Amino acid sequence: MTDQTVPMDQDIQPATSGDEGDLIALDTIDDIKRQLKSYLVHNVGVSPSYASQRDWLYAAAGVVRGLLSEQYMNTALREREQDVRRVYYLSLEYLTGRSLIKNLLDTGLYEKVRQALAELGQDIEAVSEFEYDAALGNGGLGRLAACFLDSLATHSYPGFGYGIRYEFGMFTQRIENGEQVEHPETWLRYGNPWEFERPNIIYPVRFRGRIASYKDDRGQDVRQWVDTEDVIAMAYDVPVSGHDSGVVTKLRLWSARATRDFDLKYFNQGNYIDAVKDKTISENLSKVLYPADTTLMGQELRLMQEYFFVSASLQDILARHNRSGHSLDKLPEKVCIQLNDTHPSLAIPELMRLLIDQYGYSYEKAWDITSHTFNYTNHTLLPEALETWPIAMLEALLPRHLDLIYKINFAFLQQVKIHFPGQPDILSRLSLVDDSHRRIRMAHLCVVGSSHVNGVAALHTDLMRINVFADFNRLTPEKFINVTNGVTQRRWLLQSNPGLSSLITEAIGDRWRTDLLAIKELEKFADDTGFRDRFAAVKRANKVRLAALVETRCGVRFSPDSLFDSQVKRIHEYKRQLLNLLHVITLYNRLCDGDDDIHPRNVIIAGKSAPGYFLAKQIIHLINDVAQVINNDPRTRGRLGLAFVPNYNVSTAEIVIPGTDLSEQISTAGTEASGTGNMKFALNGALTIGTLDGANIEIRDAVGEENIFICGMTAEGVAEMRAHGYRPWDFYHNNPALKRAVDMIASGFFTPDDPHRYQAIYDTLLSHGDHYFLMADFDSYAAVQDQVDKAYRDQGTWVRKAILNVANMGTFSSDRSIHDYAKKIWNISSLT
Ligand code: 26V
Repeated sequence: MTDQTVPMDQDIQPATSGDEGDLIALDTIDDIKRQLKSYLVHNVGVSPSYASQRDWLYAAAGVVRGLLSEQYMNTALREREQDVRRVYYLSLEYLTGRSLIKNLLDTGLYEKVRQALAELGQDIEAVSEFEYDAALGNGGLGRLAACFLDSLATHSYPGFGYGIRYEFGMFTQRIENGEQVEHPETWLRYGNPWEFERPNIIYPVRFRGRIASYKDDRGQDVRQWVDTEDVIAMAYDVPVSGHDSGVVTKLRLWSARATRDFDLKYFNQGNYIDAVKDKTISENLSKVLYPADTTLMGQELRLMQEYFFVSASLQDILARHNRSGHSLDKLPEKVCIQLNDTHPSLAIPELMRLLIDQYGYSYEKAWDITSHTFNYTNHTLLPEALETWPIAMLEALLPRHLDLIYKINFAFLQQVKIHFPGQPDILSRLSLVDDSHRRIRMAHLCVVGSSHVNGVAALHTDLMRINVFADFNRLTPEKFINVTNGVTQRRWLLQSNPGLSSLITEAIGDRWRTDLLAIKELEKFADDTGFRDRFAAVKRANKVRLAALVETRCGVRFSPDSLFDSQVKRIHEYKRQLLNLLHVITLYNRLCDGDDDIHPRNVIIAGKSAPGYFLAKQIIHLINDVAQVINNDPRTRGRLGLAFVPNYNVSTAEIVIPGTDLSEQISTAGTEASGTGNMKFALNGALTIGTLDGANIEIRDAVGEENIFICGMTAEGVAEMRAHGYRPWDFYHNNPALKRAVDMIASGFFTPDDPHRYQAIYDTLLSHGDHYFLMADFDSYAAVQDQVDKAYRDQGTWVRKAILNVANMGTFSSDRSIHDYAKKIWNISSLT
């Protein structure tokens, strides 16, 4: 089958334009009540008097989706008329969370819909709880993608997101006997009320087969990919609303379907069972999100997912470009593709393949177009997270792409030879092919095929230039730039912290919603004691809300008068949840020893471990074991608490972050590319205890060093200590409190029935070299925690610092990030 055999009738040009808007009236409360009831009866099929809370959710979502659809059509019309360059964001992950409240706030309908529902006997918050989190992502990278779509729409940029519609998103985490157990996430059980199914937007995606070489009539070598096994990609569209902009950005998610060819072949042979079996195999492609965010090399299904996604997206992009009437020569003028990490890196050889094999371009011209179309964001420096794929696997699954990657590599290395004559070492270091391991280095492919490569925080970009991409940086230094991450204040302040939002808006107006730099105005209220009191009252109310969540999920009671200290993020050795835990154990020991000079503190830890990451799972188990002991010890009751909140996700974050006093951002310097939780906490008036890592450094620069608690070594210090031979034992022996805490873990103090349970953790921290420098950083961390303890007791000063944190978060809005991308990389402007 060739690429063109599936008929397509998608995205048909409008016969008339501009008359799609204003089809539903939502002006008055009565209008809205009528629309809600009408949706219930006509679309949900339930009478208003019998409707459940979930039914009302679907009615509310259905009505808002209708409005967003109108706004999308208007946006699409403006884009066509203005014929502007558009950015396509390619990401295997989107961690969106819930959408009802977001979409209502964005469209200005929140208050009216709240009241309409209330008059119909429904509480909007209770109704919104029935929405499943869309959790099509692992963590930071996927959440960033969601924030970026929000900012693109809010600032009217011509943008478009592509992803996969995983049937099973991030797993649900349950804690059973202290351990993480993964349960499948059935978020589509009741259907996704936001999506539009597009059975007519389909593309074939090909796998396996072989390359047929021949000469064409002009005597040119032609290489065609034939005898392939095909899967169909079908689109689902999700509208992403802009805040107050009337612009809606489309997120198109691909779902895998078996081809009709398959069915026919087998049905004609009368083999019904095999037909259905093959159907299931192809449809597995979009079945599940891989829940790992570091190592996952050589999983064939994952590689197939990546290609499936990339191929469908590129076919769709080219089809749209062709419909616009422009020649493909002009592709880079009209299309800009951002690769969210290397996961979509096969887009580079795929575009080459389409241009050469399908559209007849020469290799050189195709490369000129391709390398001016792509840009690549790097999100991690951890060597184990840098994607490489076995050559043998690519050869079997995507022979034509491997062929093209070799050709790209050959041409690239020719350039390198000219630039660095007589330096064969540099050739093998820069090569796309890792010969000794027989693998393709996807990051190298991305750097070579992109116009710009960006890191996600200043330190990260520097380290990228010095370490992973040092040789590339000598070759093309102008390619490497920084765009520091950001978070959307619409979700992470307006929506998740209504109390603080109203207080801020009362004080300085609401410009901060779409221009976070305006929040700087708050600075002048930092010394206003009346304002401080109101700020503190909001924080307290948020702590009460968080305490209720902790009590429901963990069965422990936290007093809102204590210090709420949170570390919420994926569980990873480099993020050092263990360092936090070691400190908790030392506090516990001090309290048991009769030290009264400690302010009551409650520590919250939450996050998921990759299912196959043994040590991370041990860390979760240990946290729960330690929590059992501490929370049940009458000597420390009311003075120290520890809770592991299960199933951390976007909706949980919306409660944890506003209710936190102290934000833990303590990764080993040089390991956390940026972090974005750090920004969300500070924006909600938590003070940070953090290392000089990722964006923490820029946060310190913005808020001032007197308003943040910095601890631990610098990235340089870590590198130096690594180079000179680091001895964790020395630190262990020199700090009795640390030694005691480590020994308690190792000797089974928290697990008397299984005293050796945590041998592996002990080994990691000591015998195996403590790769993440917990022992080396403990002293400094504990000392700064003591400063925190003292500082918290002076509430006036603490609240002042918290206000100054909020006031100085302007630059950490994803709006700023998006403006940076638009200017420095994409060269696009807002729709007029
Ligand atoms: C990597 C892999 C590799 C194996 C296959 C599955 C998989 C899935 C995801 C990842 C991505 C890991 C990189 C990542 O999430 N980086 C985070 O990106 C955030 C946004 O830039 C940043 O704030 C965090 O510091 C960074 O860890």
